[in-house]
Amino acid sequence: MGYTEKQESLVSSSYESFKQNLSGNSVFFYTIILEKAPAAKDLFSFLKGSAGVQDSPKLQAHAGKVFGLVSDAAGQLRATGTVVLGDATLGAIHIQKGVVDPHFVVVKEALLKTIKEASGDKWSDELSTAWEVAYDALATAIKKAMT
Ligand code: HEM
Ligand code: ISQ
Repeated sequence: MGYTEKQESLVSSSYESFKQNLSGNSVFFYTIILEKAPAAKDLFSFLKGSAGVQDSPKLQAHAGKVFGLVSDAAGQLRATGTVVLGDATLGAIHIQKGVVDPHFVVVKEALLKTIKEASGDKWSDELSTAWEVAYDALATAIKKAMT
């Protein structure tokens, strides 16, 4: 079975919950990434050299973009069964920053934990799987653009 309307709506409603506390959720997201991959800190221009994760408009904007793109990927999967990168430069940016395949697993785990935190008692396995499938499809498209 393809990506369902139910899955798309689970993603879009929890994305709304995520945005309601963009600051807190963004800090949570980065904190988990840096716990799992401390060296990744220096990849981010806005975290490099700082002690720990400092909340800032830039940090929120970047984290918000990642969740927004995954939510958009869920819409694409539902509508067309596939994900096309809207931004053709995403592959090159990630290569240039030194991002490697295992990083995508780290970011996925952090994203799923953040969504669990953000959705509170609305969280379910089904909701988590809906995010995971959309993330995997988007990550595959980015990795393809990186080759
Ligand atoms: C840059 C999205 C995976 C590290 C970017 C940008 C976008 C983006 C839209 C452009 C700049 C921005 O606005 O942030 C995504 C999405 C991903 C993904 C949707 C997964 C589906 C990763 C992974 C890493 C990573 C796995 C490695 C930890 C970075 C870095 C930048 C960047 C270091 C440059 C940020 C800067 O310093 O300006 N990403 N990314 N990304 N991404 Fe990703
Ligand atoms: C990956 N790419 C761009 C921005 C990001 C912000 C937080 C965590 C991972 C990211």
